[in-house]
Amino acid sequence: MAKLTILEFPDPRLRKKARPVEAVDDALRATIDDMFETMYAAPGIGLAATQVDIHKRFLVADVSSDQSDPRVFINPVIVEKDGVTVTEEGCLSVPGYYEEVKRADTIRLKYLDRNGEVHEENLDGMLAVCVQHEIDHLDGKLFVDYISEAKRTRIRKRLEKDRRHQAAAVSA
Ligand code: GNR
Ligand code: NI
Repeated sequence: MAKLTILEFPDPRLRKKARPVEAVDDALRATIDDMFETMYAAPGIGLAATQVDIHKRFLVADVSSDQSDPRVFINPVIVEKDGVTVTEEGCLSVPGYYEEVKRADTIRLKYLDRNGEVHEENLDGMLAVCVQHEIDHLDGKLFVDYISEAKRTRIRKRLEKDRRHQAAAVSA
């Protein structure tokens, strides 16, 4: 197992569109295990492959409070959306910033599990919000794309400044 590096906004690699997974094999399962380790360590409730510079369509999530509900969704497709919910969202790729985002409150999701078996399942609550946030990552989209350009620019500038200060502190 290994912890992976999470890309941060405005890294252009976060804008790549992920391609479908072609084979659910041991190599993919090993990467999934690394993504869980990375997500739990962060800590976060979801992680899309795009965030660790893997441009394939899969994601992990666990919205429980005690790491008791690990979920993997491979080649996820939302086949139905219902209702509207507004959630204060954060993102491991935009550390330290939280904004309200409007999404469907229930989704019907088609996906493959870690054995390559197809499922269709209704999701609601935080898991539905999280999966929509993660599928956005697979499409190169970030939650800051839903806020004003002025706010997004301010966040980008602050993160770039933070990172310059971090780099200076490390080399000092
Ligand atoms: O840890 C996370 N929390 C969160 C809170 C509200 C809505 C979405 C999320 S996902 C986020 C982890 C992350 O960045 N996944 O891509
Ligand atoms: Ni995110």
